[in-house]
Amino acid sequence: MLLFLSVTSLVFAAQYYSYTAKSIQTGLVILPLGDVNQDRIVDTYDLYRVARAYWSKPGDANWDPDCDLNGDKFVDTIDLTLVADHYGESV
Ligand SMILES: [Ca+2]
Ligand SMILES: [Ca+2]
Repeated sequence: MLLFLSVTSLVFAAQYYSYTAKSIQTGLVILPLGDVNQDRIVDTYDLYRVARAYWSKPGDANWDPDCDLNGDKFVDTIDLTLVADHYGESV
């Protein structure tokens, strides 16, 4: 059986299960949703980064695109809640 998945469908499927797929130079890795610093665990370091980027948008001094977890170009309570909801998860 030939199975073909596009990166988009893989990301969607991964997010459905509370994980996010990130493409890096060495390949595709699966990270827990909320793992801002991509060390495969959602912890205080991720909360700290989102807190530093809180209430920012592209162009602001504290903008950090990795902290915009829902991709709406704004770091706010939704992004902070995503980290809090997945706190302690790891892969
Ligand atoms: Ca992390
Ligand atoms: Ca956001």
